[in-house]
Amino acid sequence: MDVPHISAHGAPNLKEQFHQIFQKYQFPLSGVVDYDLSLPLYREHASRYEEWIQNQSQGEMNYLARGLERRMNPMLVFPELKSVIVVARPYSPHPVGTSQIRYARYLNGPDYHESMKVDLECSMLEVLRQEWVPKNLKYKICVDTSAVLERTWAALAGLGWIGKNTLLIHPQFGSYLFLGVIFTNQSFGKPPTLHLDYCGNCTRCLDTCPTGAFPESHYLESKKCISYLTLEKRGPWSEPFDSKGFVAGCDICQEVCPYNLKITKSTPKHAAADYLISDLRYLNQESKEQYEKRVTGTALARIKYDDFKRNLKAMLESSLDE
Ligand code: B12
Ligand code: SF4
Ligand code: SF4
Repeated sequence: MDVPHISAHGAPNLKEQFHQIFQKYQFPLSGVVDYDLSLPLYREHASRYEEWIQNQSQGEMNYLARGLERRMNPMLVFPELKSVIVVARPYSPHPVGTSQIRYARYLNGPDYHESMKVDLECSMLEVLRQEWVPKNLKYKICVDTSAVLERTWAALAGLGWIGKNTLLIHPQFGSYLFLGVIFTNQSFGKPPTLHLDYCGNCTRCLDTCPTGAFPESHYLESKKCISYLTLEKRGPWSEPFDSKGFVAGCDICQEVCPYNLKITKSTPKHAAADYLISDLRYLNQESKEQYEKRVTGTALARIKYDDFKRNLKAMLESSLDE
């Protein structure tokens, strides 16, 4: 339920005002929500996070356990917090690589951590120039790396619903989205706007996950997830698994989602970035130096050379088995 709102600062239809600015910077989805009005719902989300950490579902991503207190209390991240602006940017929904060697789609393009931050900074400079925005507006931009529950804020700001695969989904844009969150020191009088959950009886994502990483809907056990195992886990794996061709990340629980199938059909194809090489002969003999040169400045740099070789070897072994 999103009723037009006139803020204390005289901004009619605030959502539309923000939306127009963010749209210019390639963020077609945006929303704003007040922190204090979100508290009861926010606590429900945060307690799910706490339980997830208690169950050690984060695996070796120790920063997630270290950031528990800051996620439980966002004022520790931004002490003047009054409202939260959330934006989303779609990335290409088309597969990357070959049928044998696959890269997650989000890697196909500039490193989103950097590109989103720059574009959010530019958007906020434009927001600051608006006469309906208080001149003492202060903000903090968070894209992926801060102790912030991004999907929670996206859901509370009405950008979509959280699917059974734990991803934020929009009925038209699907879930191939990057999220960005901006904490601000101004209240805009916006209560949470919850999107309808359109998962219904569907369980495709849960049924298709090749490693059984969803013990139940809306809960992901990282230690079993190919995305975690190929991107985040350092060193040898405790047991072998079939990565279904993925050498970096995994998109399977998104590929099967009807909301993404729809968007993939209607989006023009996008060539793979040069650094996402799928020539197996080259990759097999690539040196550390060559690998580092190839991935520097890209989101793939998250994977160290030895771990990329580990991923490649596992991919080859499982394709030989098949
Ligand atoms: C750690 C992490 C991972 C981990 C764990 C993923 C996970 N599902 O928890 C791993 C490495 C496995 C991973 C994988 C991927 N990730 Co990731 N990841 C993150 C990160 C840094 C933190 C997520 C986190 O805190 N997880 C812990 C769980 C408990 O929290 P949560 O998933 O946010 O869920 C909360 C809410 O959704 C809510 N909730 C969920 N269900 C329900 C149901 C009800 C009823 C209620 C009330 C609440 C609720 O409760 C939770 C706690 O608050 C975020 C960035 C960020 N700072 O948020 C990116 C992020 C979630 N990842 C992202 C992406 C793109 C991916 C991949 C697609 C990459 C890839 N292709 O390989 C996969 C997707 C796998 C999947 N099915 O989730 C995007 C997701 C965008 C979207 N549309 O949702 C994010 C937001 C980064 C970004 N800025 O765009 N990721
Ligand atoms: S990303 Fe892949 S392994 Fe992880 S939950 Fe989704 S389908 Fe399963
Ligand atoms: S595949 Fe089905 S259950 Fe899973 S997120 Fe998409 S709509 Fe929801």
